[in-house]
Amino acid sequence: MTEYIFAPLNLVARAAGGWFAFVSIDSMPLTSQATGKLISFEGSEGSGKSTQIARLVTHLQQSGREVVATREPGGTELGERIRDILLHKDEGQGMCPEAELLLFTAARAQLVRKVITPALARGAIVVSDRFLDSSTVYQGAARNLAPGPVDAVNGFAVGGIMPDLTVVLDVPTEVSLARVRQRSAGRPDRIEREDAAFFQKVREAYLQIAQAAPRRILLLDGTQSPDAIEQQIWAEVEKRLG
Ligand code: Z5A
Repeated sequence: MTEYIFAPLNLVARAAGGWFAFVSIDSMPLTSQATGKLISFEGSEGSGKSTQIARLVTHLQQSGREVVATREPGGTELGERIRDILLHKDEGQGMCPEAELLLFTAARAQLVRKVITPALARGAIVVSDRFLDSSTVYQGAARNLAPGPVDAVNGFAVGGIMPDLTVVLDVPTEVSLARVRQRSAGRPDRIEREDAAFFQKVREAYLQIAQAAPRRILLLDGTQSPDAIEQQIWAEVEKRLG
């Protein structure tokens, strides 16, 4: 017998044989049981997520809503410590892809339970700079981990919480790398040091997941002007918030 927990939102079901995850991302309802909404932003680095999140947060606040902006990895004390290991600390050098996946998802599990779920229960709009799609794309597609285990660990970490809307900002890899080079003064972090082929896989994987989940994912051309992108995001969010 299969038992659904937090139905209809959860991705993890308990079956006779134990725990397993099934991630049918596009089949998630657009409205969650809680009164709040979760909006995630995804894309290659330098795709403009932070820029657009700041603008969306302003729109949402001006419309009188409670907004919780957060980021991955991070957003909790534990998550920020994990972020440091993943991106900056010497201990992170030579990390195997499996450990990398588990660290990103550990930070996610904590964020979901300590920040996102309580905020959604209060009716807030949570805007997250990256969420589970980043693991699908970076650890799955770019690090070549098998999709089954990545989906299973992701499903376990989010415990049924899925974005109501995901904005993917698509930019060609050379644009992404040029923007990051122009911006960063210091030493690039561990993932920024990957080569162009890695970031090309990231881009292609985002395009694939956007195609596979068109109801949840709003795919936008990130090379447009910041103002044009902002308008398209706000139009979609307003429509979905009703
Ligand atoms: N990662 C992972 O592997 N697995 C996971 O599960 C998770 C994450 C959750 C986190 O890095 C790293 O962790 C990330 C994926 C991995 N590594 N990579 N690559 P992060 O949080 O430090 O950084 P990021 O998420 O990659 O984003 P970013 O580098 O901070 O960039 P952004 O937020 O997308 O872009 P931005 O800061 O808004 O803009 C970048 C520059 O472009 C800036 O100078 C802007 O002024 C400019 N910009 C922005 N929009 C435009 C437009 N429209 N036109 C022209 N210029 C623009």
